[in-house]
Amino acid sequence: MKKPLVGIIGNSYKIDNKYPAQGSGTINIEAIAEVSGALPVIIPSLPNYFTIAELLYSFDGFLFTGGRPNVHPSFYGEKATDAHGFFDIDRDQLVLPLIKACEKVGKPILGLCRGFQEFNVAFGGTLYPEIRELPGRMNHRMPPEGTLEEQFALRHEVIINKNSIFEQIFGTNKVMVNSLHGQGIKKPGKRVIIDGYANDGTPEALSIKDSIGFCLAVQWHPEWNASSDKVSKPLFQNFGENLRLPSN
Ligand SMILES: [Mn+2]
Repeated sequence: MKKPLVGIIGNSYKIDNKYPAQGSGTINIEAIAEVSGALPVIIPSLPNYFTIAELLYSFDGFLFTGGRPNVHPSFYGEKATDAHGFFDIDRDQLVLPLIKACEKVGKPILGLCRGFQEFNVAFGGTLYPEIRELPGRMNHRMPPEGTLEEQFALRHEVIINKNSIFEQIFGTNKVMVNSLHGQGIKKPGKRVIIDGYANDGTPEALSIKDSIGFCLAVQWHPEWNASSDKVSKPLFQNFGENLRLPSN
């Protein structure tokens, strides 16, 4: 049987700190292949080599992965500051219209971490460059030292709204998640519904109001331990079920 084809949004990086390359963390690929049951293909964040229409025609769904560079604040009407760090305008220019186009036709899309922030900006929302500097917020960044297991360890609760799609998927209103982000949603975009919050009020899960297809994003990294974590697994499984819907 033909497997659904999922485009995994890649990131630009440099091999040996000099040779330009495109890639994605292996755990994204494993989650799509093993838990969603789809064929993973990395899409380069190079918007000049294909159109949004070509991507929509070719793929059954998309995964908007995490990434170090932050969305350029000009895409939400603010000026860049030192706190914003560095950028990847090519990725911004690819993903923002792609998210909108997928949502419009009901093509299944899942956003993770930077992907979550991209969903909000695509729908007209804004971001804080550094949430740990806000009063009453905890530090959501990853520990600077330690093994991957320590950096991706479960760090804080997310309280899920009653009757939200996330409650249906997780089967509970309270989940434990990892946390490796410096930015966070300031103002939710038009139609962006915040379905889950950390205890300090930081938005952690979102859906799009009246969306006709699977269109969900989370601020954490469910791709870590996706085949065993009791929150990650149902999320990627549900994404896979939506990829296989006859209507997709
Ligand atoms: Mn967090």
